[in-house]
Amino acid sequence: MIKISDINKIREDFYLLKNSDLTYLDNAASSLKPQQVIDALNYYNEKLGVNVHRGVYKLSYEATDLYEKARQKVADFIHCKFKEVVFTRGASSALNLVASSYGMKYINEGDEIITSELEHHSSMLPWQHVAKVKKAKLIYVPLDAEHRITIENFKKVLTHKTKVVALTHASNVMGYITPIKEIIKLAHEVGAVVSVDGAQSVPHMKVDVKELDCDFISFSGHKMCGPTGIGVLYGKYKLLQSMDPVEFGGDMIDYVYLQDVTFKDAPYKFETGTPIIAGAIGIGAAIDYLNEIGFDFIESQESKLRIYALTQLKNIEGLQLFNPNTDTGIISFNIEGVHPHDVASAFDQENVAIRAGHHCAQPLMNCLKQVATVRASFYFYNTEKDIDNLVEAIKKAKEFFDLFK
Ligand code: 7TS
Repeated sequence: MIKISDINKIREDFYLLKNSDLTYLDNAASSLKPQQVIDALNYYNEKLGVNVHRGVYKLSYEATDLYEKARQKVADFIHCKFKEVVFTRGASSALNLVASSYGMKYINEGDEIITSELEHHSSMLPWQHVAKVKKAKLIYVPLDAEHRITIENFKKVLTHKTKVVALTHASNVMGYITPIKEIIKLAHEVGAVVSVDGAQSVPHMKVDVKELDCDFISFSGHKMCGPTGIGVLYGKYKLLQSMDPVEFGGDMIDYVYLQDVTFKDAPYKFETGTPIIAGAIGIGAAIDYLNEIGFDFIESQESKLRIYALTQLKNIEGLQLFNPNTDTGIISFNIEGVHPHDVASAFDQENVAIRAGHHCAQPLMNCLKQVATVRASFYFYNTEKDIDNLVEAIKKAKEFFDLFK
């Protein structure tokens, strides 16, 4: 198990942390990738490079073995069965797959779908589309004064017409953790299924899908030390089996007739064409890496940084902090009178990388009465020095923009 004192050793695994003075605080957008993941990708691309499931030669057997072993690693990581892991292009594709397959098949006119204004567009828009096409109702959980999803408010919108609940597990703007386990229990009592957006939770905390009892959860490789272009949809096997594929073609069929077709069982019926072989091997290597670091370390490091950062940011005059009670390493703020994009450019001069914008959460920006925010987001390889650099960059930006007021 890695100790907090090993942080410098961890930073050696990341090229940019080892070789530059970058302060990287845009981890909610994408994490950096450790050498171990790059080595795994290189191994596949250089030493194998071939297709899976179809070649009758040693290289193809090895590629198939690595691809399917990666699926088992994901299954062990979130505590589900091998056949419940569908590889997708990312969290967005996974969230869309639930809506376009489960939603289009099982949602009918007058049904209710519950979501929230805290959602990333990729969690909300697929259901907005289903609701429009199927003449169903899209219902929003009222957020509380802090803009959180609460059980009390969820109960206000849950009815016997609710068929699907699509909610984020951790907000990419406010850093709040949704009380999702209790929500899932309540949703199941009325027979609704729950699609959880795990893009910001799975990389940062131990997520056990069996313990949560969620029906679906979606996440991306690139936010958890893996490569871009790979994500995961976990679905309960019975549900996956009951759903139709949305893409058709190679590798997903049992037998093709001229007017009909039979499909493979899940997960393969959802993985049309040459699968994302390098990506899957990469997410497998990322999981090995995260397991080695351990969630005890990840959670304690992020919590330490959160407390350290909030203590300082709360004391900066003219800084609007939108989530002083964030549960994770995501902090959203603005400098009064300065556009967030100008703040981001000023930070860039100091080599501090953060994100400014609406964070693909425009409804939430309306709730916050902002067009955009500045967002700093941490991962386990960040240090107090990174926070000091952020605070210094804020102070410098304020001084600079004050000249123009
Ligand atoms: N859901 C949440 C909560 C997210 O934060 C993101 C990406 C997605 C879904 C979509 O993931 P993707 O990998 O398919 O793009 N969020 C962000 C962000 O906050 N800044 O850049 C991407």
